[in-house]
Amino acid sequence: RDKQGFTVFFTGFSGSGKSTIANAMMVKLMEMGGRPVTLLDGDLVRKHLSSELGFSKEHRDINIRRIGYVASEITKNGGIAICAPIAPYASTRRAVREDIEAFGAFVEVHVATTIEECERRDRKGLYKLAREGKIKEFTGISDPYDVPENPELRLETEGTDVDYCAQQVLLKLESMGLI
Ligand code: GGZ
Repeated sequence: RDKQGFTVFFTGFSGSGKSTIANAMMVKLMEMGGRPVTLLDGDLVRKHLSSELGFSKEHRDINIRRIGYVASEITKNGGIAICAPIAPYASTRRAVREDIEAFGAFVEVHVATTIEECERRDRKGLYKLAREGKIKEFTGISDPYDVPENPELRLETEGTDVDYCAQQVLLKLESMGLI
């Protein structure tokens, strides 16, 4: 019998490495063949599904619930969904987990790069703008982030390369009997 569908849900600060790790993992999963893999990256979802939304709690919640809905449909149909938004609110992550667990597994991965490290790297210059007050409600600077208490996996990214992180996720999926 075919294996069940599932969702891998990355959460962490802007610049924590969520997208990079999610992409590396997707490549490895596709190479393994089998079920179709769909990546719902934060940036692309914001562009194609949530272009009218901002970053208030209300709007972030709508954004995350949309991602959760698409992921639940993919999971229901036996596919693999990989999501990589910030998803700062624990209550919203829990709601999405419940939606998805009705159809398959939900694997929460906390990309635990510290805010200090994300700000130090500042790959897109957004932290500087947030410090200057030019971007309001910036997660970790002027807006909250609820640290996941019981994620299926926590990735400590500092001093570790992307492939190693992606490999840790695959090992977790294997140990859960999902791949
Ligand atoms: C956080 C913001 C903000 C604010 C713009 N706070 O590094 P990025 O640029 O590409 O990732 C961030 C992205 C966050 O969108 P998400 O959909 O993942 O957020 S949420 O899950 O909370 O809905 C960042 C950019 O958008 N960005 N303004 N104020 N990140």
